[in-house]
Amino acid sequence: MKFNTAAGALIAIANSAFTVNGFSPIPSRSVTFASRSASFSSPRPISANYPASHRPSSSLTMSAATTFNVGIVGATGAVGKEIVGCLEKRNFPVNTLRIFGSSRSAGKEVETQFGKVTVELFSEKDARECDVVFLAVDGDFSLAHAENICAGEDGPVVIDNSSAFRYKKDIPLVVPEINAEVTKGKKLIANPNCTTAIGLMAIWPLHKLFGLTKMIMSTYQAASGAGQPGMDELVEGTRAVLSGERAVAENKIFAHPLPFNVIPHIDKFQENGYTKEEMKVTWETRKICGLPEDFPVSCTAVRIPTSRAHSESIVALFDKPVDVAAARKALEEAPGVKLVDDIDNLKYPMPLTATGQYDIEVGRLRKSIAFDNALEFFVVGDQLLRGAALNAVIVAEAMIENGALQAKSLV
Ligand code: 2RA
Repeated sequence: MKFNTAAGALIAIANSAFTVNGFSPIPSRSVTFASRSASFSSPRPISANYPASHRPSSSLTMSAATTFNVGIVGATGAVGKEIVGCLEKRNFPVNTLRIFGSSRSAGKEVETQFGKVTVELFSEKDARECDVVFLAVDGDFSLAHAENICAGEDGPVVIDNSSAFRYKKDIPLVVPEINAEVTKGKKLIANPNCTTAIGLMAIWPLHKLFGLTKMIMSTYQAASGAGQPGMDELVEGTRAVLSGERAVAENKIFAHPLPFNVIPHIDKFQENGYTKEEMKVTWETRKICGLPEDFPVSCTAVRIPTSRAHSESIVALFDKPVDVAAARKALEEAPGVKLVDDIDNLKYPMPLTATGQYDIEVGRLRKSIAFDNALEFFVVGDQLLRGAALNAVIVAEAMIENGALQAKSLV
């Protein structure tokens, strides 16, 4: 979410009242929903190795009575809306849900399973009253506010969806099924880029089995990577071409018209000829998987005219000889992964089947004929869920489980 200049001025005024210890009671416009805590009793830990088909909606072991004051900044954007949906569907133990926004959205009402929530004008002081704050805003906003929100012993946990903190040494970058333990004792957590999070869900179980030595990825990324405006540009442009209104669609969000096209360019070009989106896969894979700083990962990122699930073709080279049957078993058992690999029945991962699903799909698994000790496969994951909102909510669940996220009322 980008605040415009007028909103920025209002935020500055609101923030002038910010003090580190300035907690005040939750205002009456917040919705209290303590009774939901009773439904929250799933006994499975996040690290449990359970089959996808039998996964509980939430994996927490905490006391059924513990509920949390949750804040979302940017809840009216594509990722923010999905965060609300994930909190609802996973029965996250919400005591109060507060939604913060710019002056454009402040005062609007959002219907949620936790009741009707009135969007509040963002201030750091108000956000600090929460136990956990999800930031679904742009990197500049996160850079300006995230550390102030979570500062001090009494600051909430902040889970940031932007790239602002992903590459800072002391800030955990987390895919919870891989490295949830690094959140222990931390207040500010970075959520990875969607492309990395989706790919690593499949890579990690194979890495544990065979020891990854190199990865080459080519992506087919949906319009949703550019948020709601990206999805709108795809739909509107397609409509304009199909109706005969235009020969070629207009483009404002993407570098070129997306309908009936593919664009091998996502984010800014870097000096080495890769784009930032491609380098994110390299940097983030190394950090999340605990691999050396020069670990070889190469990506080509391409935008395609699909709506919201990202697809990735991955060539993974390993230390040990690969065994396809063992790889299939590891993928089948991996939490958050669904093996969709039945070529006789034309079943393989696709955006149409992965959209709206919590699990990423993996298929077309085969031993590489081009490289020794290598597997090639295709991965598809919902960019807004595993690639953003769902990952963030599972991070929060993992932090409840390891004690990094606590309800202030109980501390
Ligand atoms: C994209 N990965 O698809 C980016 C969004 N974070 O544009």
